[in-house]
Amino acid sequence: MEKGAKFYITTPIYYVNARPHIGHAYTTIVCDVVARRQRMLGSDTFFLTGTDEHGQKIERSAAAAGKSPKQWTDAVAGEYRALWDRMGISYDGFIRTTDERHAEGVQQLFRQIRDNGYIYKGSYTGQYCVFDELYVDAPPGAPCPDCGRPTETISEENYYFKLSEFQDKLLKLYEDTPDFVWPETRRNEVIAFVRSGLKDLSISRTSVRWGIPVPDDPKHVLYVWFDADANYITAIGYGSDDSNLQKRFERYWPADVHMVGKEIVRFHAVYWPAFLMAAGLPLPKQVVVHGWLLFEQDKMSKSRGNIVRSETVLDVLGSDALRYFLLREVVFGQDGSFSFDALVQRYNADLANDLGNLSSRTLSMIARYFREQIPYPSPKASRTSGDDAIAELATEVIKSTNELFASYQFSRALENVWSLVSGVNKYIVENEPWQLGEHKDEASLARLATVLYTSAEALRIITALLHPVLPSATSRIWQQLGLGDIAKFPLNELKWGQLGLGTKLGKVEPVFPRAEKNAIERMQQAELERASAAASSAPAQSIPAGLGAKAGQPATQAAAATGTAEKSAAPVQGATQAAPAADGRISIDDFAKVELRVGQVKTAERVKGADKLLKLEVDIGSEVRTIVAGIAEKYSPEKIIGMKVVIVANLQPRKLRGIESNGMIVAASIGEKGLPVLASFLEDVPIGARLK
Ligand code: ME8
Repeated sequence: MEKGAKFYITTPIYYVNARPHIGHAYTTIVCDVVARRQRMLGSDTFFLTGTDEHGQKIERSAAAAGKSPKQWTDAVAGEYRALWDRMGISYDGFIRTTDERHAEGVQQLFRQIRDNGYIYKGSYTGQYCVFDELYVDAPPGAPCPDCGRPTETISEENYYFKLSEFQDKLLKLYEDTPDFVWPETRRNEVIAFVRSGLKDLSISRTSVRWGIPVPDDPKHVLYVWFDADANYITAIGYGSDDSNLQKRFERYWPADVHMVGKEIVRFHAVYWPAFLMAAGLPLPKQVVVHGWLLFEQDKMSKSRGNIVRSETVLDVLGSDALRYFLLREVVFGQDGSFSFDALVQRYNADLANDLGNLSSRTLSMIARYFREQIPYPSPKASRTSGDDAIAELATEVIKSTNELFASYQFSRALENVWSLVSGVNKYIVENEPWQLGEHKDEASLARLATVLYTSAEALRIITALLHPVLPSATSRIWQQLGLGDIAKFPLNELKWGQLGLGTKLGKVEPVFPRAEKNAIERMQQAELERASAAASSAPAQSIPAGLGAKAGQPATQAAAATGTAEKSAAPVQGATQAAPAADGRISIDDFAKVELRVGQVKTAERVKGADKLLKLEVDIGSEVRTIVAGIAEKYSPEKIIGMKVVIVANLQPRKLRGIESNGMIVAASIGEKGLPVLASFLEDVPIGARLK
């Protein structure tokens, strides 16, 4: 990389329909790692993140919470920012699409494209998915092909973008710049999508008010994705009159990396470059697409209700632990699972044990035997091949780690650094410096100096390589090595033998205390309490059934049992606890408390001595529930096995004929006898899906 080069990296801007979870933290952390590494390599780096605050989805979330869109978006955007600050995310810009400057830039982009002849007026009658803010080419009643939710039919006048004119230009882009979309599987997917034919795209809405007005025609607001994608240029000064900002735009655009999750690749690799081509602006260099973080086998998402919040991990293990786990455990680009067990295991094994021990024993022995100064390695005569092997391994690891980081192979990069961590730990055990330190003869001391110098130099190299991933712990180790501010260290100059002889150590302290025995339970409990608080106050969010159920408690029961729901309710979730109205109607808040889920009946048997009852085992995605249902008069066990049913998942358990029933099956009650008819779906639905 040329010296002093610029590097501009972006995260998606996150919707503020609900609070952040570790899926959002994942993309943000990965970008932070890349940005920190680039700064250490000497690049003039700009790292952008922010929030996506317009559109129908946000409008509805705010209304459901009884807030104005402005109140709602201010609160949730504030939460995102506070969380990134708490996690030490080193962003240089935080854009909100409700910023005045952004609106001006978006309007400028619209004008530029319109003036170039790529926008015309028309009308759209068809389907729209509010959840994905996506126009769907399908007949009325069809579900969204992306998320499976029902689409809504809309009919309105629109401005259209001539996307169809960009099909060949986009295909040429993917051809000429093969790594424009990374990884290759996503590139192939994008190419197939574009080859299948591009239709013109509606880029304005008249039935939505919460958005940026179309220039010269304010009864239209701009389509939320047009508005959102433009953040990448407006945030660095596009469309601004301010000359400093204009310079910033010229300096940093085009972006080097737009990092996104796989579900939004089309908006970044097809629509966005087409908008830019139409405006005559340079294209980003690369769209890097990662997979999904799964929790309990399903995509972690607010709508599925199976989320884990970053705060839960930060409170118990700290931010470095979360960063390390996500980068080490998930193969970047693919889906990966999150679990508290795996997190604690990785933390204890890799950080507390391997790296923590290497650091504390090396530094404390130097403090003890060499008056807190890096010792001078002894003359050649007393060197062993083991000393040289560590130096060679470190040199190799520097090279390969840099290559692996540069090609987004974070997990392998860390594995690679750990080969050096293990190598040095083994070297220390074999050389027994603690024995050498006890013999006071000159030869032993000379040997001790070499062993501890070698260990400390390897530790320095490991620390420098790991800094982007573990910024907090490595800063402390670096200071303990007596080396000052690690962020200023030029990573491209890293090589064996730079550790200054005689360097005075800083105060030696352990950096990774072992996780407490109850760490997993504490995190599970914290999630349960947060979820209960959210369930009792935020209609826009779902109840993490998996977590509640795992602990043997449905979420509403957990709220009552823990008694913390009111106390820990976050400020953004200010929906009032509406009492039923005089006409008996309930508020949306009350309805949101009922957790309806799709389940599949796995086993069924009649309950002895009860003609109406069946005992069922029902798979609801996150677990299998025992439910006793009064449906035996209509449904035989043979008939019901395999059926998909709707269950109320958060009812308090109840004993029926001595069997504990955990949930209730939803059915209509027909005729005088009240025979049950089970609720079902016209389309196939995934197990565990939530009904709202
Ligand atoms: O799509 N695993 O916002 P969003 C991995 N506003 N990453 C995840 C994740 C998971 N389970 N859940 C979320 C939007 N993410 C638009 C973007 S950009 C111009 C507009 C991360 O709040 C991942 O980066 O739904 C994903 O693409 C993004 O959050 C979606 O965030």
